[in-house]
Amino acid sequence: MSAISDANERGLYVYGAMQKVYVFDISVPSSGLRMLGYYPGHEDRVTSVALCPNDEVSVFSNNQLTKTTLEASSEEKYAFGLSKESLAGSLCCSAGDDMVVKIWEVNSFTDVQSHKEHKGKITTVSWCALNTNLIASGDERGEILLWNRKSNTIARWRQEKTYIYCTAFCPHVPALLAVGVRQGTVFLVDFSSGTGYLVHRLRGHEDEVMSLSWCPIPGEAMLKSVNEESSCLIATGSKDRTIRVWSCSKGQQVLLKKLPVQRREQDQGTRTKTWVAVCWLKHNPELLVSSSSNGDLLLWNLLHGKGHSHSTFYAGEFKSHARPAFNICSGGAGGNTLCTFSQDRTLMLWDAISSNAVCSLHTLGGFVYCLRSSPLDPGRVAVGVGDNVIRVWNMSNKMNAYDITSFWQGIKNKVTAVSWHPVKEGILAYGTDDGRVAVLDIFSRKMPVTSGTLHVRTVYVVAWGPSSGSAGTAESETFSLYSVGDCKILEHTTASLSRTDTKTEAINFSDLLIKNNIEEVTCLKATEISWNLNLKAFAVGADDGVVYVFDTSTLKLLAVIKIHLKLINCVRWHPKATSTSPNGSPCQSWLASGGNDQVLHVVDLSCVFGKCISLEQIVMLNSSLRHFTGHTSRITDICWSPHHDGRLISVGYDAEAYVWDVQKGVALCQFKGHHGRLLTCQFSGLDPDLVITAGTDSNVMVWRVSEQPIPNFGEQKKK
Ligand code: M7G
Repeated sequence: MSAISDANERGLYVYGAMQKVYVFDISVPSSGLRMLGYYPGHEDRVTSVALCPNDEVSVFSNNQLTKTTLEASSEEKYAFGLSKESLAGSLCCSAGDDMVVKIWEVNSFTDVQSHKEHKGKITTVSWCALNTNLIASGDERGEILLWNRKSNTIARWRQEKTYIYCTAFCPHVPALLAVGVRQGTVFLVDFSSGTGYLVHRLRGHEDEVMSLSWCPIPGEAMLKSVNEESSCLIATGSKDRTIRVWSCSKGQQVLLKKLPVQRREQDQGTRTKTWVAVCWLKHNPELLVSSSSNGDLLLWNLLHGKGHSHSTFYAGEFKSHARPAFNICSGGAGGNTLCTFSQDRTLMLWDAISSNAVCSLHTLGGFVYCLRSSPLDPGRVAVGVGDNVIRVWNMSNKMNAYDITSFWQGIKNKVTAVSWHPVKEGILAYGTDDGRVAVLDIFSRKMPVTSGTLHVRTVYVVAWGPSSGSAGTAESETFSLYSVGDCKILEHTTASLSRTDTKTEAINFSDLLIKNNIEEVTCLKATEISWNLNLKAFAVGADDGVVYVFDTSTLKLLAVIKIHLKLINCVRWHPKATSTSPNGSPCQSWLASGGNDQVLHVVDLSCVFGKCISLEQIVMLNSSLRHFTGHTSRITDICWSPHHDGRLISVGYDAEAYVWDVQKGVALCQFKGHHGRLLTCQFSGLDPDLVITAGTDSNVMVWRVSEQPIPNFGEQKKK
């Protein structure tokens, strides 16, 4: 959508995502995009947003900024850019498939005004800078509605019944609106009399007009020898891969630029269809920025005639967009920060004067099902997402807080489980919602290797564990890949994961466990598997709430934990050692579990491993060392801290995350920042105070335990 994002000179940046509009502070570009929150007021997909253009500019000067930073108390959340107070009165307009045009306050996310006069889905909105009472919106049926907010009246205009792609108010001529449509025409419509009057029909583009940008200075002298003072120039970008500049006085094209054919397209002998966004630069009207088919941002000098008249913005450390930028908007002080939003789902900020990237932010197009830090490089976190892409976030990079690499090749479904290989660096296993299990090498450009055996439905768990040594596993193999789905555990061996040998089936490991313990385990509907850290034992969770502990080398049952009442979603072993107890943690034989019964249990298995009983005897546990009843819906993931003994985080469908001190039996904090079910959590491997959580709101959030409130459950339950 051509109007899916917008920025203003105050330093606000907004974009629509599903039914919400996210608001960011970009007033200090070097500190990145800082999320201020989101507006949840639409009932269907948001397609277009516009910030009030003449929002009183109150960006801090450098001196003031330093002063505020120094004085900032820990409670002052807005210390590094826009203050919450300074945002009072800032307005944003948004519209979408629910056919409602809404105006709301950015500071409080409260509704101010709205209208519901469209008869088709809204595709674009524009706010008039010369008269902020005027808002234009266009829809799929070709209708433009001009809303006068003061008189609360609507004027309608339609030329053709065609999809409207983009609109833009002229910053120099009152109530002059440019309208770009599917067939390639641009209409100039004068609304100054209150109703729409067609001034010019700009013909030339052969395909959809996707973007419009008015020249920041009035007049046409820059490109035309005869200056029409009362007129101005407009640039348009189209799917026909051309950028055109038009004189509004004559309604004629004065300049044509063709997008270069990228090398990749040349190699493939194809011309990919592209999206051409344009943005005229405020600090130098000779310059225009456009997107390109390979994701680069191109800088065009309009005064250079034919030939080589463009250069490329420099992304450096931040990696350029991998796909074309859909939107380019200018904002921040002087309009000198460019914000681009690309098909690759990344947002980037650029300095318009130096043509360098300033920061980038990845956005996610689906639920976040799983997050796991690499055991060999704890700063590297794999994120499995419902948009069929795995992100690997290198959180150790001090130069770029969002150093993220996306892996999408060969992944055709939602990524529901990930697991790093315990000893081979960069080897990541994943499972998908269509039952597929595969292994990816993040340091090679090779396609993932997929197992020949599938689950019928979602893969909930993938885990590397010692090979069972049964038929099919080679002698030399130490680790196999295990996956859990459809209540069974599969063991994938090197042979079943081979590209060439697709006939070798994975081993049904849950059946193997039943066979080895025929007397004790009659039925095993497995939902989870997890090895302890010296790999001597593993726990299997089941759909009836039972947790079984087996010996790795003999596959014999060691213990049965019958405490939970419903399906087990997660079982986690306490680390052998933590940063506080490097020579061995006092909690090392603890096992935590959570599931659909909402209660978090921690059991002490030292009686199993401490050889206080004969190994022949199976330990039966019917009560836990500690249980916590904070969650009000199913628990989906838990994680022990690698830094502190007995510190645990849990997340659940109630959208809450809790950090627990299991030794003391108390909650240390509660995090309420997410909106929607939580599915996964991790302690940062780098900073003991940092926690990462994610779920169905498609946000990965990193937060500090020390900055969250302690929950008030009344009396903490201790056993
Ligand atoms: P679902 O299958 O998408 O939906 O599971 P439903 O159970 O509500 O029908 C939702 C979430 O519950 C998953 O993301 C998991 O966190 C958890 N979950 C559900 N099942 C059936 C399992 C399971 O068999 N094993 C594990 N480990 N988690 C599960």
